[in-house]
Amino acid sequence: MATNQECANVFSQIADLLEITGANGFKVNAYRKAARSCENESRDLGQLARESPTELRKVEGIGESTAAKIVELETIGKVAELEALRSKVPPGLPVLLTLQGVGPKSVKLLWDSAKVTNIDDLRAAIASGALLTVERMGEKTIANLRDAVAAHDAAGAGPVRYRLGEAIPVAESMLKILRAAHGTVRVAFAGSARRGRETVGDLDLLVSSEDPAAAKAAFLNCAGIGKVLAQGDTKCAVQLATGIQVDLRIVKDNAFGAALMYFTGSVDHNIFLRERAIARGMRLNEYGLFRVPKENSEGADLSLVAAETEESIYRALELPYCPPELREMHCSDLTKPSPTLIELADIKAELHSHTTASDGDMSIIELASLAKARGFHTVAVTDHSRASAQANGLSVERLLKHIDAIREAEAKLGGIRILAGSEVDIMADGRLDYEDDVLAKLDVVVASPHTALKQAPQAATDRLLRAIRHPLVHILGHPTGRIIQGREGLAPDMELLCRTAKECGTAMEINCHWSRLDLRDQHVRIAVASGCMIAIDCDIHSLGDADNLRYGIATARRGGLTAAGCVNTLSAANLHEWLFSKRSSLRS
Ligand code: DGT
Ligand code: CA
Ligand code: CA
Ligand code: ZN
Repeated sequence: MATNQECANVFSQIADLLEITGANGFKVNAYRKAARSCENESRDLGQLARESPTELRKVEGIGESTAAKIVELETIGKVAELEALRSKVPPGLPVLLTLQGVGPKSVKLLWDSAKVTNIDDLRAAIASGALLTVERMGEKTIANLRDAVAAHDAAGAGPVRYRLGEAIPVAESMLKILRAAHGTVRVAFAGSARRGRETVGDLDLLVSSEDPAAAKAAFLNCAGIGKVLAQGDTKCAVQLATGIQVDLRIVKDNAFGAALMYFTGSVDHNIFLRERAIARGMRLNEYGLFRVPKENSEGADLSLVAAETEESIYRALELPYCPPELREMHCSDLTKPSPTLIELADIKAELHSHTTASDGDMSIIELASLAKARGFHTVAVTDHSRASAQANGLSVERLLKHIDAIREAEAKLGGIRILAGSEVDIMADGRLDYEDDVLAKLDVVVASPHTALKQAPQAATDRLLRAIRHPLVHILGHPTGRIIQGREGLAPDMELLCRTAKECGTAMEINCHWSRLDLRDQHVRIAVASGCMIAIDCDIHSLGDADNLRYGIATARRGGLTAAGCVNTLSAANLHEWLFSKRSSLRS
């Protein structure tokens, strides 16, 4: 079964390849639009393709030919046009698109004008100076290409990893099929995905069933399977056409907890548990926790101590339950109870979002209705500031009008506080993109770095400290500006930043988009230790972005965050008081 993200990937790959091969822009744009529609669609497109293909065509941005391709992907696991386009370009060429800052236009230029067909060609062309003779290719562009190739080489040709937001929807759609199979009792995903790591090497699914053959058949019949790697009675593995590998274990329900614990890992956590079991005269494996008979007499059986739930096994090992996100090596003292980690349901406000005024897809009313439907008491509209010209950032005049529009929308919609805010750019030297008198008119200010993201660590620290200390700034947005598998971003002194944030009452953001997760898990741990406040925000641009909250929550939990440490969990009164207090401290 194709996920919406997979459909989107197919269309954006088609668009890229069309652009590289010089197809007309109209066609390219149609595929880009289709890709965005797939990402934003809340219904399951794969299921629509199976059940009512005519409904597919009614999806905004999906036409007759794109609908047919979704059906193709769903039924045979690949799309002929994509395969045909791939065969038109040298096989090493699309890899260039994975380089930071390299889009289809540059790839086309490199191919047409410098005969570059893969990364090795590019490396050689940079080294020999051949690129300097290419028109529209300045020294700065070439220097950027050199950095991008170096970053690619540094990442190594290691095993591919998938970002959490690309992997989890795949896991869930397969679990849905397993859940529906005859005899299924419990299903879960395990492995690094359950631990909430920002990338996963493969997916690990678990099912307990009274009819293992049916579970196996359901799994192997999933659409989108490229290759079956193993098909035993309790253990199957497949590689999907999209490349990701999925392992499945089929177990008895009375051992589900032991299997879940084992396959959730991490390996380090498993080793710790196993050694603890041995020290207590027990054995722990994927089938359960067993007591070893005292006299290890011939033929004496191991007796089962616990296996049905993870909780029962931790208890038998005299350990408090450990949430999956903390089952990593660094999470030191497992004999102490874990803090009660923040949960999705604790979030009551979204404080970072965009509308059509800058680069969002929704009107103020649409955005606020979405937040209201989620049960939030507050949503902040924080469109981009003027320096973000590519994102249609607001001039001061436009911002002032926007504030009025926000007030009107709030009065019209009712039932939710709509705050007037801005995501204001932090310039390279730490100045903000609007003057203080403009910022003072806003209810909430998110300050974020968007440019100069290759700054040296000391400069980045100074820059961000200046923003944190600014009395009108509430939240430091995506503090490092990193993109997972895309760009490193800033490397400031995070401890100093968090300590200062604590002193100034400024919150550090966890940006929930799965390509950002910024702050990342380690940074959250630093922030929690420093006691500064944390904001967990979806940076909503489109309808689907609100669903990324779970990835931000996973990251927060990996950092040990409790609900009390997060501003988005505050009651409306307390949240508004904090926002307002920054301004009153300025006046006093
Ligand atoms: P990944 O897939 O690289 O993102 O990371 P994981 O943690 O999902 O690793 P994976 O898929 O190789 O294995 C899933 C879990 O199974 C792992 O977290 C712990 C358990 N496991 C796998 N191999 C071993 C092992 O050799 N020893 C122990 N104790 N546990 C293992
Ligand atoms: Ca895995
Ligand atoms: Ca695995
Ligand atoms: Zn934003």
